[in-house]
Amino acid sequence: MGIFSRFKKGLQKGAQAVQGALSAVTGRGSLDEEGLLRIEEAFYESDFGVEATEEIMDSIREAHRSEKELRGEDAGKIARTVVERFLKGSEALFNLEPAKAPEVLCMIGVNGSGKTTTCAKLAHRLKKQGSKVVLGACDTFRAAATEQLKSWSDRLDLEIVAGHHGADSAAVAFDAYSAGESRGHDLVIIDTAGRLHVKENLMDELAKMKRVLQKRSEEAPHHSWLVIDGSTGTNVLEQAKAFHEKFGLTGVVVTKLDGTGKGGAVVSIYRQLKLPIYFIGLGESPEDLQPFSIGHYLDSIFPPVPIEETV
Ligand SMILES: Nc1nc2c(ncn2[C@@H]2O[C@H](COP(=O)(O)OP(=O)(O)OP(=O)(O)O)[C@@H](O)[C@H]2O)c(=O)[nH]1
Ligand SMILES: [Mg+2]
Repeated sequence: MGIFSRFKKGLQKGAQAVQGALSAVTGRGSLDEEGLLRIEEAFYESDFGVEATEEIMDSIREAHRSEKELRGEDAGKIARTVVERFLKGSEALFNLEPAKAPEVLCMIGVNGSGKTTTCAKLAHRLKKQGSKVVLGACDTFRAAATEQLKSWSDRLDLEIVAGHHGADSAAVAFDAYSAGESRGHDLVIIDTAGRLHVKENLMDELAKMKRVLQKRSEEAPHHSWLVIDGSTGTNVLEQAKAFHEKFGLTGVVVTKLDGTGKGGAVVSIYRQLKLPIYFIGLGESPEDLQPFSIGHYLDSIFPPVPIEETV
């Protein structure tokens, strides 16, 4: 399956909500108040968030005031332009710098956001591209966590450094770095335990991990990504601030955009955080982690041809 097909398939739900509303009003001719409300509802439903939805609707209503014959597809084009503006600067390419090898990338975030899965998918992706990667299973908090990452590493033939349950997670990170360094690897991907940003002691553990890594490399961790569940992503500012304060954040991964998350969360998250979105999760298979592309995103949510005609 091509990259765009993965975007389109993963973002189907959000696209259907928006396209459903736009094509329904197109079917009735030019837009009326009921049609406008229906479009507004579709943006809310697709997790674009209150502010983004209001701004999109302001632009559509403004155009409607000067052009009473405005149709659903015109509203779609306006919405697309506004969303494109919202996303300006969000796309980021992940590149490794050989001079810095091994770089360290930490996946952090609240419980269940998709960190472990994203570590495995990313390692698989980079390995396929020829990079040498080792995973650090630093969630020693939950008994099954190390097993979960180990089973991914078995399945995808990935190198892994793990500690025993209850081990000091910072020590495992230290070991993973040492392994990466001595084996001449490009990247060490550290999986961390899920934690609520309001739990001070757990947040302090993260800070400790960073201090310990910095004993090995001043610049480590080179990348600290907040992994956010796209189905709960409409209100992430507080957690991002807390993680940023303790650890520093260099980017974001938005997962589960294929599930109950309906695509719009990407917009809502970027508007709140203004952090680059490196990857998005569009499903459970390893290939469903894809670099974020504004173009593919827009073409999936606002397809140039109405969605009924493409499925
Ligand atoms: N559909 C879908 N499911 C995903 C995606 N990413 C992760 N998941 C699922 O979400 C669940 C939680 O993922 P994990 O990777 O275990 O999340 P975590 O952040 O490591 O969880 P904790 O370590 O408990 O904090 C698993 O069932 C994953 O398969 C995605 O992009 N799409
Ligand atoms: Mg995990």
